[in-house]
Order: sequence, then C-alpha cells, then structure tokens
Amino acid sequence: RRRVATLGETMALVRSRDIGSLRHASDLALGIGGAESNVAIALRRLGLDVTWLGRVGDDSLGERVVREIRAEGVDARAVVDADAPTGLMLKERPTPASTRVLYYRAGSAGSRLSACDLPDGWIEQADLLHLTGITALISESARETLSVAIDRARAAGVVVTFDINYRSSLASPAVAGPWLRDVAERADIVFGGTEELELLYPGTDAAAACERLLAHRPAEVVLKRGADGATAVLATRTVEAPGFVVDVVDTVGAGDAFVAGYLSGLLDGSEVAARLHRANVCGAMLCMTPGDWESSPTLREVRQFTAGIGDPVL
Ligand code: KDG
Repeated sequence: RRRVATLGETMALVRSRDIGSLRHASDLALGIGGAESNVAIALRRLGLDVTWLGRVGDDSLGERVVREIRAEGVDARAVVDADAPTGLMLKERPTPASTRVLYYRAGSAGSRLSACDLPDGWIEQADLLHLTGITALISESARETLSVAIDRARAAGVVVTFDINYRSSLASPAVAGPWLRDVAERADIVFGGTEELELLYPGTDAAAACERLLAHRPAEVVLKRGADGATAVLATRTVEAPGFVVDVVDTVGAGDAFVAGYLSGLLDGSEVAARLHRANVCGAMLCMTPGDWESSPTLREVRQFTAGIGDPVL
C-alpha cells in the first residue's frame, strides 16, 4: 500500500451547535481540526497508509488531538511540548449555512514545530509528502521545518504536494505571498483557489499564475473552485471537472477532502479526470456536515454518491 507523510498543526476545535453569536451560544461540541490531519484522515478513509507529525501541548486537548487522529487509523507522531499549550480553534455559526472561525493559536505547541522533530527516515519512507501553507505562516521554525522537509523529500525522490491554504488571520497577503510562492515553486503538485494562486504572483490572474508555477518545479497545478468544479493544469493540457450541488452546512475542511480525493486517485494510478472527479465528490460530501473532517468519505461512500446522490453542475 502507498504511504503518505504529512506534518502541521492540529488544534482542539470547539464548535457551536447553536445558530448565532458565541455571545449567547451554550451548546458547544469539542473535536479537533488541522488542515494536514484532515487530509491524513481523509486519505486513510480512502485506503492509504498515512503518517502525521506535529507538536501538541502536554495537556488534555493535546491528548484529544492524538487520540482522534490515531482512532482514524493514522500513524500520529506527536511531539509533546511541555512549554506551550495545544492550540484552539472556535467555530461560530452566524447563520445555519455559514461559519466563522476564531483562532487561539499564537505561541501554541503546534506552532513551535521544529526541523529536529522530523525523525530520520520518516520522510524518506513515504511515497508522497503533503504540506500546506498554514505551516509556512504559523512561525519561523515551522517555515524552516517545511523547507527542510522538502529538501529531504526531494533528495529521497518522494513526491511533494502543497496546498496553498492561505489564512489571512495568520499573515497579510504581502507577507504571506513570497513565502507561499517559495514553497509552491519547489513542490511537484500545487493546489489552490483562484485568489490563492493570484496571491503568489501579485498582478497576475490565476491562469498566468499556473503557467508561472509550471515554469518551476510543479508538473501539475490543481485549481479548486468548490461547487463550480476544478481544473488541473499540466504542461501539455488542461483537464476540467464539474462540481456538485449539495446542501451546504459547513465548507471548512472541504479543500482538504478535495486534496485527499485527488492524491488518493494519483496514488491509485488514476487518470487526471478521475482524480478530479473523486476530489470533487470528497469536497462536496465534506460540506454536508459541521465537522472539518468527519464526513470525509470512504471509497464505498464515494461510489454511492457518484451513483446518484449528487447532481453535477454542468
Ligand atoms: O482546512 C481546514 C482548516 O481550516 C481547519 O481544519 C483548521 O488547520 C486549520 C486552520 O489553520 O485553519
């Protein structure tokens, strides 16, 4: 079986079940969320071997993070940092179909990720290393860890994939753009939304940004457009796939499920069109429940969805 390695910060996640401001909400649910562990869990559900690495605090929320990830069958390599707490994310539901995210993660254990946390052989034994731009923005040591991880993957012939995943609350576009571009240009496959691609090369549109990336290392740039579908831009061709209209409850995490769908297809040896189809199904299904990863589908659920539940947007 193919093995994927990923690293990043996973936080405890408190979400409101009530509609309206947290000022009044009393019904709260505790879970976890982190872009990379979301992808890790989604890939595991799709049948791959996955290992996730990150720092957590020496606290009950850190134990919760590790327990949830392990419960999903992902090999969790948690470095316990006794000097900082596990980060926290709050999700407010202003309206039934909208979500507002608040972070309490500055100085968190997860943001103190360091290159010395990467065990010998951990990256080298993987077929693919998946990274996101969040790690580039949470701290200097985490950004350095990304860079070291890419160098090690490249030296070992491990495929590097990168989801830009820009979070405006972590850094301004002017600060984040060059850092994210630096990582993206060194990856083999890059994922992003239209605005994220434009952020890499200010003044260009997404199509031109894809071309700029292809002139560097990346061989594929995958443009995510939510319910409007997705486009994979390769050196010699562009492949489009329609999205799906579903009843949206919460879109947070849909991009991660999309990436996992695409990567699982890649590792299964599927063609680009089939990878995009699976990616769109996974992203759509993730929007139908409140959690950041809980409704990530198995292959059986992808087949069931494809067999009739979702309507493609043509
Ligand atoms: O990608 C979904 C994420 O936004 C979420 O699970 C938490 O990693 C996270 C972040 O930084 O927003």
